[in-house]
Amino acid sequence: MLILDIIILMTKSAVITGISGQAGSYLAELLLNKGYKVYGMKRRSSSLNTQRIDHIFENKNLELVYGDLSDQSSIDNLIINTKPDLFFNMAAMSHVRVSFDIPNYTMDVTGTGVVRILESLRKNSPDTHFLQASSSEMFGGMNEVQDEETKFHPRSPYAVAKAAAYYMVVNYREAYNMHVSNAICFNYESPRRGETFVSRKITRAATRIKLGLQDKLYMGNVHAKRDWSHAKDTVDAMFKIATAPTACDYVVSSDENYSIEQFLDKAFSKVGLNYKDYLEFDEKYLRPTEVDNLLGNSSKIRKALGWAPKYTFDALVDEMIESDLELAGHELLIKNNKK
Ligand code: F7E
Repeated sequence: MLILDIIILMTKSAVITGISGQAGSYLAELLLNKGYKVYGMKRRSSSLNTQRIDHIFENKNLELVYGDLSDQSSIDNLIINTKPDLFFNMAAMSHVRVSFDIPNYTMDVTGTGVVRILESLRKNSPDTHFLQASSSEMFGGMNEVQDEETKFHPRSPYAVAKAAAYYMVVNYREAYNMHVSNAICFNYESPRRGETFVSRKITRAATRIKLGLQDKLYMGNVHAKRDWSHAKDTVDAMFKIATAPTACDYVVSSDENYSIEQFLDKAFSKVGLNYKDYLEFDEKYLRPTEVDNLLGNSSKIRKALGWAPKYTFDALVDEMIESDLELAGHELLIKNNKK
């Protein structure tokens, strides 16, 4: 056998669905750095949607494959062709507010999509370790602090779909003894966060207002509290869970929470502004049922797998503001050049 063949045989492989999303892109970097061959499943779109992975596009260990969680055959083909060591499901219709407008689609992709993966793994690659990106939205914010024992009370079609997927993972673990786990992730943010999520909407607005590109910021309920982490810390936890000797479900959180108003205050102060001078209420951003308070207790994963977040809340907001200031600077340059 040639040395090259041996190296190929020894190279571990991983599939990431939703690789072009915020967390998928950080996870791809992490796995490539660890020497994995990474297969990323991405949806076909007429507009470019790979900006978050452009910088690793040339890596010979990265392969992008078209597929969709609503399409069983694309999932089957990917699993049959790759038989991966690890499979991370990072794909979903992930916007809570939008899930009220498209509940059937949300249930199909975010919920049933996971059943499609699990069934395919069971039939075609039962030894693959599977990690489901579950969500703190499943708790519904009913308790002061949430951990693995907290009862779910999903308050959106998105959360209901995530809860269905969560229980499906537990069932496949118990029924078929597969290595399948849930990472119950509280909000994770970064400069790569989509601009319609509240953290990025705020850091984009603060920096654009600072440079005179925007006048006001229209928002919904700013009193809700969230437990925010950096997406890099969250994907680090996901890798630890997927590669642990035993499959299990873990809460992944910073164990601190702040209201949206506190996020606004922190972000705007970093650019020397007072958010109260720019904030306007718009009811279109309200949800029919809101999740008022999310605060995780991640002591289980800290103790069992030695995970701990590296970023503080302050460092997270700092990084987002710095990156968005640069982006707003480019925007300003283009605007001035057009004059
Ligand atoms: O809202 C309030 C909104 O959309 C956070 C997803 O990644 O994390 C995320 O879900 C809070 C809510 O994230 C606006 O009402 C006020 O209370 O950034 P968000 P989310 O709903 O917490 C969980 C863990 C996931 O799993 C999800 O996939 O902010 N809020 N005004 C607003 N939110 C938005 N988006 N826009 C506003 O103008």
